[in-house]
Amino acid sequence: MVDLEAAGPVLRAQSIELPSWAFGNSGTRFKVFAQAGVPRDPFEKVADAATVHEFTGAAGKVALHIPWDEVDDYGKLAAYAVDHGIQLGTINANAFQDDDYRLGSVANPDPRVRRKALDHLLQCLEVMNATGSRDLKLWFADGTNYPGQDSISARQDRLAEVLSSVYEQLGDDQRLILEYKLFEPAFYSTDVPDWGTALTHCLALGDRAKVCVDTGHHAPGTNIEFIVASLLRLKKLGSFDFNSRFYADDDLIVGAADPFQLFRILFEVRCGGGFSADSEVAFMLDQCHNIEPKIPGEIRSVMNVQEATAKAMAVDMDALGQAQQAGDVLGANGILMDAFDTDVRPMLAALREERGLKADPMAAYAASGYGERIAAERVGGAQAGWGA
Ligand code: PSV
Ligand code: MN
Ligand code: MN
Repeated sequence: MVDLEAAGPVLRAQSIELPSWAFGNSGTRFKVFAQAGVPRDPFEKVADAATVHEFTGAAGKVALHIPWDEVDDYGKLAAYAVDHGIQLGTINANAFQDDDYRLGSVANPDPRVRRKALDHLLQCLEVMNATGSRDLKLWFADGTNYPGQDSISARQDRLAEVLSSVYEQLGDDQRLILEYKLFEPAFYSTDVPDWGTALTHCLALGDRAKVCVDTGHHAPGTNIEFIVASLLRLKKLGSFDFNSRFYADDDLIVGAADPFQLFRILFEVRCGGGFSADSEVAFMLDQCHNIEPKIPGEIRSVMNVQEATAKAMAVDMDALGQAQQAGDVLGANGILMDAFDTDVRPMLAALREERGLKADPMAAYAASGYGERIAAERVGGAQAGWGA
């Protein structure tokens, strides 16, 4: 038995934050494939994000990456977003694209470089004050390539010191979100490689420091839903960077490689209260569309998260609880699988129509002519930053 009743309120309230960099040209270390019509500045990225929201009704925020999205007047960019029906969201710091960061940023052995990185993070806080953003998301490319290159523990001390200098400057309603990643670009040791390290730093910092789970940042076989359940239990899950991976940090469309994993993750979000009205978990995408068109790629991503959410909400919790309590292993597993195997698309289409949207956002976008219009109007689009 599946229960679709519970899904409606959660899906109506669901908001998935889009990354501004998903709309720019991107690629791999080998090649960036330029696409026609990509944004030439942050304003055009905001316009594209707003277009995804226009067709899905579920993508009301766009995250910025600084300095990729540097503008003279952030208040103006925030007002532009509001004029287009969305808001600016998370501010992502970037202390990884500067010659000074060869040996790391916040954990660099040179105090001058650490100061430079800290200044950048404090500048991001100023951006947040201008945009009204709640979250500062930090991912560091820090680590070492060779055993003996630097002291692992001294690097942790340096990292902790910079994080606490940033944390002290947060406004009352602002949060520091620390993102971990198994490896890359450092290959021997990474300074924030896993949720244990991120959690340890966040616990030391305080209540407004939380962990970001980027679904592409784990070793193959990692039980990501276990991490999600554990962080929610400790009230330390700050946000998701959703994407999907076949091998490593592929940044492909969320739910494309393993929709079952996405369902399992979102089921744990449900169990841990992450969909409740007072939950502060931010559901973000962190993706690049290297070979597929970007706006439809984001629309499809939002729909994939909606579908997995609907399935997670379709689990009959009473029946599941009874089966678990009775030790009915196959029964409990069957209840979960019934929900996963449910076709939730008709229900999502009905919910869209209920709010005046077209039932099929992909088809509606294709028919809108927006893609052709930006291809004709925008000449010389900018690179997302990745693959630069
Ligand atoms: C690092 O791989 C990462 O996931 C971080 O979130 C960065 O800010 C982002 O990618 C940039 O795409
Ligand atoms: Mn990420
Ligand atoms: Mn990543």
